[in-house]
Amino acid sequence: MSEIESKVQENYDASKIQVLEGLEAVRMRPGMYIGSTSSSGLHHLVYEIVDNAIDEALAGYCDRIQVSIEPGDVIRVLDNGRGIPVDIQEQTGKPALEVVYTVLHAGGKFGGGGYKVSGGLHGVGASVVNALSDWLEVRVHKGGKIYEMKFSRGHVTQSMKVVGETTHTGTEVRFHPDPEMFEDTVYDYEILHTRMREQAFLNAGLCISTEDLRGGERVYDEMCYAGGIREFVTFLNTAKTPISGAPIYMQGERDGSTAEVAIQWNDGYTENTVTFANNIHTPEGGMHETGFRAALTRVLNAYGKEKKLLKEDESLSGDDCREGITAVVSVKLENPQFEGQTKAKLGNSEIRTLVDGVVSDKLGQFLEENPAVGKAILEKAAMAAKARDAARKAREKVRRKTGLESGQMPDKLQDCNERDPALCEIYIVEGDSAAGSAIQGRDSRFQAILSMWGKMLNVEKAREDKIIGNDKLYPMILALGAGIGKEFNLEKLRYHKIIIMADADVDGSHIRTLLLTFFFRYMRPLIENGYVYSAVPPLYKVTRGKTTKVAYSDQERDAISAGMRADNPNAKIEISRFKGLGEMDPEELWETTMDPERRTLRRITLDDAVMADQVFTVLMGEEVEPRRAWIETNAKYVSNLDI
Ligand code: 0RA
Repeated sequence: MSEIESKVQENYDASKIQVLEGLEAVRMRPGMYIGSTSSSGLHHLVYEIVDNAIDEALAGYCDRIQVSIEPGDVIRVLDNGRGIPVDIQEQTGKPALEVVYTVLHAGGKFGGGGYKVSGGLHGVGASVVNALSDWLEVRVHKGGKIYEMKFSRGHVTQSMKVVGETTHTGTEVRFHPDPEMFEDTVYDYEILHTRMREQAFLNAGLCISTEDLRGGERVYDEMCYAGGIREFVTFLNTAKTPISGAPIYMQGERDGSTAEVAIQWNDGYTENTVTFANNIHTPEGGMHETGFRAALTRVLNAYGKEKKLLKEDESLSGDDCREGITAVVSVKLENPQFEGQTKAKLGNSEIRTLVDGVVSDKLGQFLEENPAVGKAILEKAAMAAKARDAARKAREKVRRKTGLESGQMPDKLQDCNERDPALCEIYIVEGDSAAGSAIQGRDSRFQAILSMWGKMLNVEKAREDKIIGNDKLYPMILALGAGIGKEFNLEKLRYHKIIIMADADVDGSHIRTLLLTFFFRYMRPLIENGYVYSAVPPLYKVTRGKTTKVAYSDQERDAISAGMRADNPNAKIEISRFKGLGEMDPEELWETTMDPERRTLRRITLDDAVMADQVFTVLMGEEVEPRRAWIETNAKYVSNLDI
């Protein structure tokens, strides 16, 4: 071997080792790259691939993205962009395509110009997806040829080669998540569909389709919104009655950043503002939201005074201005700073100025040109101000009467003995018999039980004064001890684990949804601080002779019965389904669902709560047919739902 050859060889090995170390790191700590190895991480793989295609769309070269779940939970993402570059890179001597899929953080930074905007961790993850897939293959249509390359767990298994000719351009990626890396590799179509719909709303004119090819019947959705976030607002307001005409759209840019805002008021009482930075949802808000709120309050007050729709001494609070508003704020910027507990808050202060400016100019102008809409909005906000005053008085009255202040506890609560909130748990249980078993089965030293019955209120349709007086919610507010809404005080909370215990059926998920919506709207810090949980009751009982085990999923049931059969394949094994919490005796309930040593609890995240909140929109439905079907299937609980 000549000296030059051996040097090349050495460098090649060196860079190869580096590459493997990079992707090995991803396999060692997948959570650091995709958040978790549970369902959310599994779905994150798809977002990483799609984000790259969306970046290509943002650059102006792609207007179609197809996402498919193929049989066996194989994901296929197809775009009609320019195709990932396939030319040999000077630094590495390898095709750019290979570098993108094998070098950590290589995506987006290669080729001509790169991208203008790209989300923090997003759009750089092709190699991460590769590392976490037991196989992945890419086909690039470019320059009349089809290039193909294959990988497994981050390693190249087939070098790039030309496999055919083509007349168009684009990139096709297919991968299968590595079962060694994920708790479960089954994709949820609705999760992907919802996310892709959101992305289609955020990128006007980009058509995204999703399909599920796993079942007998193909499921297909096509999402294409010329109106972008205006249509997003219309969609969010589907079940509501708008009072301000079509969504008001505002847009502006400065120093390479853009801001878009769409708003519409409805006749309801809650605010629904959804914010995004570089197409990434920012549930904790941040500078774009701050700018939006400040400008909205200022513009409406100024307009009200000027048009004499407000008296000299009257002024609107931010909450008054946002009562019944549905808003989407979407900003795109070069170097997003994500902050906060879940990195879901935008920190760039220049964006506050941008959004504030856009809303000040454009909303002011809109109101001047549309005085009838202006009047409707101002009347709504002025009413909100009066109602808020009335709610405060009602709250005081209720508090004096029933003792929010006196510390008196409701009858429906069986409290625990412990007084340190950090050690206390409260189970919120629907139904008499389940609550009875829970009371007998619990460890009363630290577990309290609150049983719930009575008519459940849909908090979407009521103002705070009505909610405080509700016979189902009020005992819970009392028991938790921390107040609600503006006055909520986490320091007064009496339990640091709030556990919703409901059956694993539709009724159970209904009560969970309503409770989560309530917590989300009126006690949000509970969720933000991770104090809310869902109990996970078992689904099956598996018995062989004297041995009985419980299973929490179909897979676990099968694994247990296989295990019991291991020494004797003909053993008689009985499998029965738990019908509901109400049918369990106290010991069973303790052993399977309440004993901290043995139970499973699912912590509720802000995302879960947002999803619960949106169920009400789904309930009303975008189209009549699915809504009718939904109501028919779930008629049981629609009938006692106060809509
Ligand atoms: C940079 C430059 C070029 C294409 C892409 C990125 C690209 C990346 C992805 C990722 C998924 N789909 C994609 N499509 C395109 C093109 C450079 C050239 O003009 O050849």
